[in-house]
Parts: sequence; C-alpha cells; structure tokens
Amino acid sequence: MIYDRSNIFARILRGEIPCKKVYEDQYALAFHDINPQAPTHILVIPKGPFTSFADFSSQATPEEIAGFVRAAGLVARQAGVEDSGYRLLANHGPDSHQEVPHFHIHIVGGRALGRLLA
Ligand code: IU
Repeated sequence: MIYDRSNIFARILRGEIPCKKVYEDQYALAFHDINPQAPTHILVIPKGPFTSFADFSSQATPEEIAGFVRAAGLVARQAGVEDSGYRLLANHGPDSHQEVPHFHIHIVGGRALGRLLA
C-alpha cells in the first residue's frame, strides 16, 4: 500500500505536531493516546513508513521488527502495567476501524479490560 506521508503520525515523527512522548529510540516512538480508553493507553509506532501491520510485517527488516517489539515491551514495563497486565492491539484496515494509516500498536492497561472475544 502506498504510504501517505501526510498522515498525522508521520507528522508527529517529523516533529511537525507535538505528542506526549513516553519513549523514543531509533526504531520506535511511543506516546500517550489523545483519547485514552484506559488509565494507560499508549501508542507505539515504528519509525519507518509502514501503513499497517500488513506492510510492517511484510516489508520491515528483521532488525526493524525486533527493535519495534523490544521498544513496545520496554514501554509496557516503564508504564508499570506488566504485573497487572495489559492488552496489545493493532487495527488493520476498514473492518477494524484503523483510523491512522501508519502502523501502530495500542498498549492498554491500568484497569480490568474484560474479555476481548467473549
Ligand atoms: P486506530 O487503531 O487507527 O483506530 O487508532 C488510532 C488512535 O490514534 C486512536 O486511539 C486515537 O485516539 C489516536 N490518535 C492520537 O493519539 N492522536 C491523534 O492526533 C489522532 C489519533 I488523529
């Protein structure tokens, strides 16, 4: 899929729009979701131009994938939700209501989340 360089997360990565940053390294940026659904709701995005999980999983290098996953784990640990638990979520495409066309995972925690698929 052609990457839209004007999407909001691309603009955050370029520093054109501020975010509430919680973590950054060469592979990933993490920031608080603007509309949190739980006490902890952080988005982790890779630095590369990947539209969704489909593109990230098929086009990112092993190093980019490993760096991103490691960053997400660090963010969850730093957020203090490792012991109580948290949910990782990535929406892909229209059926899942992916809103922003830059791959991101949600880290959601800090409360009982209920079953995802009851
Ligand atoms: P989704 O998986 O694409 O549906 O999630 C997009 C998320 O990005 C959603 O939870 C929004 O609240 C969040 N978000 C944001 O944190 N900052 C923004 O400027 C915009 C959306 I637009």
